Amino acid sequence: MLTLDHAILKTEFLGRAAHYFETLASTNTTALDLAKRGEPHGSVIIADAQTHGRGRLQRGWRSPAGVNLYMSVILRPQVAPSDAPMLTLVSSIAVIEAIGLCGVNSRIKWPNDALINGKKVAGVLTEMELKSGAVDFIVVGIGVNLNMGEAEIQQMATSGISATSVKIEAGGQAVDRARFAADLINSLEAWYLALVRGGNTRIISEWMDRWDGLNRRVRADLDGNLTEGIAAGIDENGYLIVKTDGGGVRAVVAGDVNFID
Ligand code: BT5
Repeated sequence: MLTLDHAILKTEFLGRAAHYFETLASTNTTALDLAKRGEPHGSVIIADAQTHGRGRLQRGWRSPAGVNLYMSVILRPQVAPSDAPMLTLVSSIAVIEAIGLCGVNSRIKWPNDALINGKKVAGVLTEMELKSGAVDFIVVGIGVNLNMGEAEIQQMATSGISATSVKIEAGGQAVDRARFAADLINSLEAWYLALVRGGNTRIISEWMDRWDGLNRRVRADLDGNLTEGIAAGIDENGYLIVKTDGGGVRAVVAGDVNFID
């Protein structure tokens, strides 16, 4: 079973309480349940396999046993609900940093993907619960393809999923999952603290440094409402700014954005 390497963990609060499972339907679902029952800020839920790993917009996340990282963290930040997307940005920066420690360079695709040469290696699913209009808690779920082999990647390709793993991109060098999980949590806490202490501006510029979408032509699908234009950055809330062909500017909150150049 995958656990955190506590010799590497150097956090104040993140991962200090951790719950490990062989198999869960979804670490996010379990984290939401635990958080509703009062689980504290910083708790981490890790599963070795997921039977119903979840993506955004009712999509699935392939979660075979024993090879990857499936982790959710419970955060209770004192932020406005409109600032919740900042947690996704923070998490993406941490994912890119942790993959970098494996000697592999990856880039962010707004809002939640980590890509290597256009292939998806990780995804983030951020879910929020409100209480009286304020954030009660936020669950950040992170899936990273660490040691998935060519056969599993090929199988995804036959379903039209363009994916890769850190191991494949590192020339076959296996990733120590317990170490990776601790590295990621260290990084996530550091960037989380940078957000709550320093505000959105620094996070946005760090995120933009790791983003591969600037000035690219995109098509944003907002519940079937299509907008095309040039990706110009993200605003102070973490929304994607698209300069539309008609000369307008749209801020995209959620949904799917694809490159069309
Ligand atoms: C995401 O959604 O990328 C968020 C994925 C979050 C997964 C983690 S695992 C721990 C935690 N517990 C959960 O239940 N979820 C979180 P989205 O942007 O909607 O992308 C989903 C799409 O990615 C799918 O429709 C597939 O096309 C593709 N996909 C599925 N599994 C994949 C995998 N293992 N690697 C790469 N791409 C995958």
